[in-house]
Amino acid sequence: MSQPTFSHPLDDPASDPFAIAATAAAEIAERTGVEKHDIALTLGSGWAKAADLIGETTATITAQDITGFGAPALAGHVGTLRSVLLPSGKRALVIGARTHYYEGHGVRRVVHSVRTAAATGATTMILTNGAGGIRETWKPGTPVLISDHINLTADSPLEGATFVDLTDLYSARLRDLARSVQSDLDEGVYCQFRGPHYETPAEVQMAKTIGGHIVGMSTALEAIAARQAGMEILGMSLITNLAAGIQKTPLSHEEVIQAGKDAESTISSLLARIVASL
Ligand code: 8IG
Repeated sequence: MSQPTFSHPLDDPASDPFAIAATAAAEIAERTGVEKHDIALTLGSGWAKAADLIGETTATITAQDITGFGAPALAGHVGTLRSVLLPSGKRALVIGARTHYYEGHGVRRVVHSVRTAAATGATTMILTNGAGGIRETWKPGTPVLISDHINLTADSPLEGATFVDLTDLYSARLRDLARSVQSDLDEGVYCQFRGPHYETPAEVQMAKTIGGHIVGMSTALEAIAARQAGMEILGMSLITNLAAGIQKTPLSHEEVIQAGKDAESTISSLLARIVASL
């Protein structure tokens, strides 16, 4: 009998996602000429400029050319992986290719970049995103540290009876370090919704009631996989809009993108200063 074929290696339930991440990491080492990376950064909406500010890019790879990485889902979402030499001499892997849960390809593909980053040797994972804010005092353009999360996707990157502790998932040490760069940085609890629709006002009220301050569609699942891989995690959200019902006007994707563009220089230089202090 012939075996079923899968168009993507991670889609085969019999495949080993960690072996695929190890293959991807070996390809990255070969293509970048960098044996081991120390830090990885996933740059979400609004954060892309940080890649140019943290150090000298020594190699840029099209993510799609690496095992397990798919094509970007959205025009404007850069599908590149960059190896950056930091002033400290450390090597950073900058991931500009994020697969979102709402793309519907399953959670293995969502966390492949994080697992690959861990396999390249990175022990620090910086996860950034654009998100909605529940606190009225957060104007669009405000960067916020993620202090904890509530995963509302009803899914997990962990398979089988894999029990991983998520206490201090978003490193208190790294949050303190970020505040040593900018002392007035706020922090909040990130609620990951499945998306791709934005929340209803009632869902935002639910998120607020259960202890959430930030609403987004990306980071919680990635953070869980990063913790499973033993990485220390810094999470940061750029508040590009107030969440539905908190802001009185309807949410527009264009406005969200524009708010990200307007804040990009400021928050990217903030992130670069944080990375320099690592
Ligand atoms: I940018 O208001 C951005 N991403 N879930 N809700 C959710 N994700 C977002 C939002 C938002 N804004």
